[in-house]
Amino acid sequence: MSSIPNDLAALWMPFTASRQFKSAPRLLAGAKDMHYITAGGRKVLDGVAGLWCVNAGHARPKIVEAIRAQAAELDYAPGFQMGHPKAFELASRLVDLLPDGFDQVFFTNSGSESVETALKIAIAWHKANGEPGRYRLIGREKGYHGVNYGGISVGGIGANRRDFGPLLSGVDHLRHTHNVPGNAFSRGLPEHGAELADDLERIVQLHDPSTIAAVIVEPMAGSAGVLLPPKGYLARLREICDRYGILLIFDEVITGFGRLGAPFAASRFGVTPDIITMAKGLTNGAVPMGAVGVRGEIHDAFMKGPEHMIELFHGYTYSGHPLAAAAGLATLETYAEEGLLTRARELEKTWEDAIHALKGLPHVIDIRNFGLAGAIELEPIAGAPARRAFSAFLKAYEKGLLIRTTGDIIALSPPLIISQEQIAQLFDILSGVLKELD
Ligand code: PXG
Repeated sequence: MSSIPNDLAALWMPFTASRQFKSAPRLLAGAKDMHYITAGGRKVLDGVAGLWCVNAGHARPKIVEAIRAQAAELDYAPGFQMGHPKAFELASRLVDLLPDGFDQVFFTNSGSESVETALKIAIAWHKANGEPGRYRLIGREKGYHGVNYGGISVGGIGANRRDFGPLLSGVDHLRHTHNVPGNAFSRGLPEHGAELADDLERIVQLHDPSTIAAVIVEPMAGSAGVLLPPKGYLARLREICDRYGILLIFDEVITGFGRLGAPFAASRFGVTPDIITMAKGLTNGAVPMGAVGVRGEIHDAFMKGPEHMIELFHGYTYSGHPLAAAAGLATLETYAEEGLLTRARELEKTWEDAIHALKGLPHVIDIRNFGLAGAIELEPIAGAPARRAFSAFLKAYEKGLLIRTTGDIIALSPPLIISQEQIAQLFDILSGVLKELD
């Protein structure tokens, strides 16, 4: 068991209320399957798969062993002009899981890097295809695409953008689809809002379609608080993109690897984009890794010019890192052996009934669910946005449950190995928390 540090001052923490944290630290020291163990030795049920990434549960033996063995066998191999077998093997296994027509995978180290990579490939593909004037990128309000400059430019969360200067030029945003008055307490996909996809028509007319490279959306917006696509919305976006020769990118960093009951949300929703970004569940969170899945014809357009020349001037020192590739292969094996990529579909009804049973508790203004993802939206305290949900987060942790909050929304996304009893336990703790909120 790790020791407890006596000085927390030097670490500038990511996305953290750090003064609050350092005044009352929450330190995790161990993890196994569905639980974390705190530095004080308390067991905490993991309601969010770490940060939406530990889909097979913690410290799974096959993954642990694969990383251990790989570190001893080949610790690092350059990925530029060199390779190692496991990166190729993992790319092949991912192609097997991706929708038909996707036959190329580019490795990165995070979701943010996957997004940058996808945006760059989209613009460069149009150029390779003889349309260098297509440079505009269209995101969506409330979208989260990581924290690098491309990602925050197409992203639509104000707090992530406002302090960082002028951002990328040539970006526009679709309207978001969040509609509590119209769709509150929907079970599964909301009925209202497919027509919001037509907002793309407005943007196309405003800028001229011949300037637009790609549209990027999360099939289900995770970070903004589990915002589900209205029925028919994604198919409509696909149609409009096809009409105007615009690439469609699905950011599946959260929805990939079984969260919605299928390997990718694209397969669950029956809408196939041109590029898919992923990370998180790719290695079960055990080693940082991201990837971008690309349709064959996009890749093939780059394969011209002299053969000794690099075709795509992009890549990372750690693209396809041996430890990550080994962890990824062991993760995919674990998912396959335990049927985890479709398990959320089997548990969906139990999960839906359990989360919607919270309706009627104090301050609850909406509940949403799909696959093994869910959200409980609370009425904000007047003049103190986010305080009520943050207080729910602190109370849940005290009672042995880890949840996520964004604004006044509680988000849930447990490891896909969760049992029926653990689902009951999770909502039992959470209903206790909600009853105690001011
Ligand atoms: N795209 C999407 C759709 C994401 O959800 C990223 C890109 C960026 O990934 P990296 O690996 O660079 O962080 C994400 C990340 C939360 C939460 O609680 C969500 C994310 C990360 C941390 C917290 O909502 N999503």
